Amino acid sequence: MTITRTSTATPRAASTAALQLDYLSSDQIASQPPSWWQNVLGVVGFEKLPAIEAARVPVTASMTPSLGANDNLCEVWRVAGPEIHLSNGAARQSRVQYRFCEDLLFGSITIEERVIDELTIETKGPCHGRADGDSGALLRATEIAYQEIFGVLKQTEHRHLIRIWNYLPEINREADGDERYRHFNSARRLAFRNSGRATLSTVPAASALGSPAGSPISIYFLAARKPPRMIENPRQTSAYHYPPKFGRHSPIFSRACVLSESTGTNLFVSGTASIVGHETIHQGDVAAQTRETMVNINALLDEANRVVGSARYSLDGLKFKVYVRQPSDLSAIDGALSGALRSSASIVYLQADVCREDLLVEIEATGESARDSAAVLS
Ligand code: 3EB
Repeated sequence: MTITRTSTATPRAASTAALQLDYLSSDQIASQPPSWWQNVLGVVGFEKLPAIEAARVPVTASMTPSLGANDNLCEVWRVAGPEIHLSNGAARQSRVQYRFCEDLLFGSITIEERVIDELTIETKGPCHGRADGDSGALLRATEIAYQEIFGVLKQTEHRHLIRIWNYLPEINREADGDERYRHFNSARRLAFRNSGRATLSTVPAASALGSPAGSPISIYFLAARKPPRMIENPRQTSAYHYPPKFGRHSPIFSRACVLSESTGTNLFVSGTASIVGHETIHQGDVAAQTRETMVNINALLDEANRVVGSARYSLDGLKFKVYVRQPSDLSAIDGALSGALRSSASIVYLQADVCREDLLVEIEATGESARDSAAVLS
């Protein structure tokens, strides 16, 4: 079906700041002038920490290896616009690095479970053990990370978490009788509750992926002073309403959210997979999973446009990050995406374990609004 609507959105005023996402190589980043750096909120490396001076801006890494020709690419978040003033922060007694302007904040935190373990052993004695399956350090590290993030948001008054990326080492490994992802869900939920935050409806868009054993837990996020609009997918059960068979405590995230403030307008699509209702479909068929994921992303675009009341967002305006469980599936996934996206589409492929054993691919996307006032939805 093709829908053509006239947008009611006002064109972005030239003086308005806008949040921008770019995927740049370390060489491209190294050749930027100082004026460019003034507007950078944060830089995320994929394989490893980018070799840039962390004193200027928060620098972190998801520890998810690049696939294909994406060597040494980085994800760069900038606020564009005249007279933007950014400040750095390092909260006392917090591991969170952050940088912010009036409307928006980017932050990151990494925590090694090993360190948490050592702290626990010091205070409780070694009798609590740390068998390989021990989930205590993961629970504690997750709780601390979220607690420290919420502390920064409170302190800087950017109270609304809009988008958060969670990378956990060995996300599918069993620990103490349950998958590590499920333990993470329990701790995340507890942290939201302990900070008095909602665990439904107004929760952030998110991704949660696995990184190799030995990586730290790495979490980064965007927050805003004013609340975004949350978007759910009519084809999917909201994740916070998943039935208990997917874990005692549901994951806490929205399927997407729209930020439309003086910062311009952005759409954040959470990690999206081949799930209809709450069930994984197309088990074992990576091409079909990829196509189903794109149907879900299209449904979210329609829903976002319905909520904002204009055809503001389109596939062409999105930048994609595709998480591939098995590197050998890359060409099948790329083939399926070439049927759904233009050849010029911005796609970064990364190797990561997805948080259900039967999901082979997960896709997230970020968009800026179409600039013109008569965008076409297809
Ligand atoms: C899903 O739809 C796939 O736990 O934060 C996607 C995005 C998924 C975010 C999270 C999990 C998360 O359930 C998994």
